[in-house]
Amino acid sequence: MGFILLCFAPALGQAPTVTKVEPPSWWAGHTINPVRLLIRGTNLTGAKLRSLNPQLRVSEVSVNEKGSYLFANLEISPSLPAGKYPLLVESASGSTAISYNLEAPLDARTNFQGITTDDVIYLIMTDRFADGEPSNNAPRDSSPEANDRNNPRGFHGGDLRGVINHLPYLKDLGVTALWLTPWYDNWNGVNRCEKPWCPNTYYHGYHAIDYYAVEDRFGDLATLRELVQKAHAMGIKIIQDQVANHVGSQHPWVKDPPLSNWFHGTLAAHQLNKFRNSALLSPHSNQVEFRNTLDGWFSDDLPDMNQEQPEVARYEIQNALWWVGVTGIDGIRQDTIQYMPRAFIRDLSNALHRQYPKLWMVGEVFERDAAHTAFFIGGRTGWDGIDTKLDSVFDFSLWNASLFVFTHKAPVRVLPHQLKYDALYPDPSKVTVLTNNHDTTRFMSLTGATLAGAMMHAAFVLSVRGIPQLYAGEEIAMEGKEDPDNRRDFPVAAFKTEGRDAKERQMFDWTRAWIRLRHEHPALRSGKLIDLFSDDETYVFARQLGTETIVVAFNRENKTKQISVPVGSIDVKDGVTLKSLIGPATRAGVVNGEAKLNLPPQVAMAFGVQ
Ligand SMILES: [Ca+2]
Ligand SMILES: [Ca+2]
Ligand SMILES: [Ca+2]
Repeated sequence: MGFILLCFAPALGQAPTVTKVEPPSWWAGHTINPVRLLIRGTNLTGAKLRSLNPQLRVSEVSVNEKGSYLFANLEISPSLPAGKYPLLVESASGSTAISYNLEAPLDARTNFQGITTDDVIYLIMTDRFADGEPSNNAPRDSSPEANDRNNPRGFHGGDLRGVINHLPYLKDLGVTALWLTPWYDNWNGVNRCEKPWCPNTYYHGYHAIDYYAVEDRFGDLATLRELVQKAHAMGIKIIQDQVANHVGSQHPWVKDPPLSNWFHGTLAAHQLNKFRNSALLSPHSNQVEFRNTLDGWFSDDLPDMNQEQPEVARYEIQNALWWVGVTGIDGIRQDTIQYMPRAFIRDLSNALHRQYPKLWMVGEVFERDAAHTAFFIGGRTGWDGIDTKLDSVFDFSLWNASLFVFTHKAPVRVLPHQLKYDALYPDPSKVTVLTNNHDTTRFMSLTGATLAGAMMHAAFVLSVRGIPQLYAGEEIAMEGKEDPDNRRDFPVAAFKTEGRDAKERQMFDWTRAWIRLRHEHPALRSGKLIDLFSDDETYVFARQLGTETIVVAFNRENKTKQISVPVGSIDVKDGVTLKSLIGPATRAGVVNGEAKLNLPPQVAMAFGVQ
């Protein structure tokens, strides 16, 4: 990676200099050819880019008004081997040589595998998970205040090595995919403002200052590649958190944008997003609200990228593909996706699938309304004529219903009631179901929360249709109110069985048992979901695939409940036995098409049909 700079003696005026080339490397035989280069430097006005190799062809060079950015197409002969190739940036005043890197593609049989309902995703906030490399905790350009572990908004030292070190823990838990919060380089300093959340730092990674660099506090590209390789070797996939909607206000582009319409507005003059998100969905919205929701800044320190500027769209699509190509990751979680034009979401999804057919992207459409999330998933053309081709969205409406039910704020029958809105999805099995995430209050800190409730909530997420996603710490019943309290450091002791207290152990063993059950039974992963029974305190459904039927039952009430479940309706014959697979050992025979299930107090159970 990288490039070598050589400056030749200037003639009249100043010779061009180059400080950055993006993307820093590419591939021969890629579906994107030519690749569009963005070169940052000085004295680029009037400069040309010249290739010294006929198998690399330069075209469509343009330079911004200030002479600080040069755009150029680089067409790569598909037969060109990996290696370094010289390019020259030259003007009448001199020239600068760039050594451009062509990478060897990673093995597509072990990388870029995508995410399916066979997976269980585990969200890690890298800074808060595990510190595997204390030497990166205090970069030279950081202050002690920024590195204060006692400050909930400071950097706490977690890093990629910490994740590598705890892969055995994650393997033991049974998760098969890790979603890491953004690993782009973020500013190391302390942000000050008049808001309650200041002073703060960008430990969470959502304020990129370099779309092509790994956060120095987390490690480097070599460590990231090591993580992906080691995870893959253990059967664990990796999901990158990408943020195409905005960058951090410390990004060099903010003072010197490559084009005048690179962002929506400037640091000094921009509109703030009013988050009237319905405007993005409703055929009846007015253009002022619609544009504000797409173009407004998420906050004053998150400059909003203009994906309707074709150079921005090309840049971001290449950037998404570059990370996949250089690391071998399997999926992408796309932050704040609804604040980008749907045509861009479609073009990004198409570009990813064209190069990596199995690659998977889930979009964060943080809405508790299934009509809203369903509008953004791919597989159906919306009223605007666009199919986003987006593989998945988080199911925040079902998550919300489950939190309400298992903290006793709503009757249990709300679960099947919510699931009827699956009619809105082209394929409801494609949604991603979460226990919680880093933006939400942890289950154990909700009013009405109990350990039994948390256990039922986790079991529901792990047994209902869709792809389950857990959040680090939920498996040990961690507490945590709103951000940043929900981002407390993962307790080191809890990585080891003997270090877990009784509550942590109970939740961990339970979560692991349900994950195992899911892995053992294809019907739980991809079977059809069929409602069998529900009332104010109980919900029973089946997951059915081929000849396999699993019956899942929830009894929220604080007493044993006997219910008659009409399993005849799903072709379970009289004389057959339902045997518990998890929880207390019980069995129930089927008589006249019904099974009488005895459900202990406050428990989730799964039954196999024999
Ligand atoms: Ca560290
Ligand atoms: Ca940094
Ligand atoms: Ca936007």
